[in-house]
Amino acid sequence: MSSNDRLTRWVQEVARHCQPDRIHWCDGSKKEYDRLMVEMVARGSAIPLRKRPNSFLFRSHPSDVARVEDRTFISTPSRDDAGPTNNWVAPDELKATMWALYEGCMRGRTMYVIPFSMGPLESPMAKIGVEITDSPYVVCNMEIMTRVGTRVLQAIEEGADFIPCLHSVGAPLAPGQDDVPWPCAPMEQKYISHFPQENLIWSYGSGYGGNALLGKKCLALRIASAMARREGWMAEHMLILRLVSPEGRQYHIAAAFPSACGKTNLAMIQPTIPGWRAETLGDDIAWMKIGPDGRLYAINPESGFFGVAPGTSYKSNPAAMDTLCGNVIFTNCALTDDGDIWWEQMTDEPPAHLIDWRGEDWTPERDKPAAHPNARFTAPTSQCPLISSDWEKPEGVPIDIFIFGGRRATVVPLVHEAYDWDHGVFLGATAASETTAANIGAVGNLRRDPFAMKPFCGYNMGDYFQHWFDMGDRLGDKAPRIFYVNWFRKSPEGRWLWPGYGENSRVLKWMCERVDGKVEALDTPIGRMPRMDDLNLTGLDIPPEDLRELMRVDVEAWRAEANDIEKHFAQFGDRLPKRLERQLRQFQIRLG
Ligand code: SAT
Ligand code: MN
Repeated sequence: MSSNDRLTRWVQEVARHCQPDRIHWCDGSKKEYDRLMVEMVARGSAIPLRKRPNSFLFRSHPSDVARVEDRTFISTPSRDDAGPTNNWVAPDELKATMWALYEGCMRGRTMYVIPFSMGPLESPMAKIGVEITDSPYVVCNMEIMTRVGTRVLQAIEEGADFIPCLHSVGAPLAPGQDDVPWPCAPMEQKYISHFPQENLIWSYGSGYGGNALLGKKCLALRIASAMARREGWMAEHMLILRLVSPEGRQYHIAAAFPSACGKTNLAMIQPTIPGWRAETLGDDIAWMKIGPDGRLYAINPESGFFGVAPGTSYKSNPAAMDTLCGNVIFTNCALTDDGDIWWEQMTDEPPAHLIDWRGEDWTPERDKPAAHPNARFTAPTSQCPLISSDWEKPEGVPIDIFIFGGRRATVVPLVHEAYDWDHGVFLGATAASETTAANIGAVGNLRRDPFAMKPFCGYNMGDYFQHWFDMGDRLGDKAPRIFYVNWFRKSPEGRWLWPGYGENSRVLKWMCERVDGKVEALDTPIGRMPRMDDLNLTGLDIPPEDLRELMRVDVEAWRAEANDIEKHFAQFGDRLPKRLERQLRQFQIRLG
């Protein structure tokens, strides 16, 4: 029991209402983790992997396989404060609905209390949360993804503030009722709710990823973005990467791409250009604050990777594969006959037989994937062979470059640079990407996903755009340079035009040279682009016509984009900053 009154009262109130059989305060120890895993193996919800030390496979309920944006709510007193890109229900109404669902929802289960820190505890930027959950799977994932334990509890007892995060899978057990491997509630009972005015998170009905590991998207992005605006810092959906030139000069890059668009791969890039190397600092979230020297400093608030498994291989991301050597939780991957995991593209040839993510026999003739497209690994950041020795530096690292992007088969070229900060905010605000399996819903539809924050912004996105302008004003000439990339452009026949992965270092190198003022660029209607000679393509075998297509600015297509951007902006009404309207007008003038 904690001596902090607020925490004690909250835990007692939740316990009285949710009626768990018992309460367990998590200490974050290895012993605790191991014991929970043993219990989950015994109950049939975890499968130990013979081939990977201390690693386990979980199979979710087939309906509970990704974030549920339709069931995610930003509950501010006024609808306008949540804005047009968020689902909204008034706080009183939402709380009444959910409180009714929470009644008795933990019967037959243990209620776990998880004190956790986002960011190293000694960092001035760290934030503390306490998650209450009835899912031991969530506890083990949180113990990898965040810093859990008694030290955090101590900090709370010494007066540190905390963000309460309440979670239930929403599947109470009647006396004597057998549990299922993956308990969860039906879709219409799922709620992922945020009350930014009071720094509160309530999640009900799902056990998967960002729906349930409340430190990640709920706290570190939705609640943190609202806090960041109030307090003058930034909480962004960005990887953090250090690039080191042959001369030893360091560049820090923060890059925002929507879920399942390659953040983990870029965070662990192994440059193919001789002499350049990279270090990983984070793969999903960056918290950034202006430092004493006026530059923008970033920390990674997480301590684990919750990465998309399919597509990860020794070819695409060797560092991720090495990170997965042991101590990993796999969710919805396929199981091999010798007790290891497999997923699409992990190897050139699929194994002859597998048990697929639904637990059914699978052979390569099956036309369904063996691993779910949103199958995930949860692995400790510290196991990444490319991890920077500075990844837990309390003050963070100074950011030189921002990158935005997404998946676009057409229109958007490999790289362009913003003319200035305001134009960069325009590029972020208009970012678009084809949808992926990270959310439940259609895959491959183009949608505007400003700053890759559409599903994660905890307040009105129009105000968020203004916050970016305000930060730029404060940073002045110390602001990071802003670029936009598209690694995913295809030929009219549907071939990838760019090899991606380690070869993306060629584009990053050009950005660094732009920062250092070493190379000129070509002004185009959409921004500044590399002169062909400045992009190091030595050793790449890309046909010249492919390169031309990759770099082509199709003015007609961009005029259509501009029309679409007008519609996109219109939804924000008078919350749209005038500076963005001006950017759009200038863009239209440049397009002629
Ligand atoms: O939100 S999750 O953590 O489930 C994954 C993602 O969408 O990036
Ligand atoms: Mn993400």
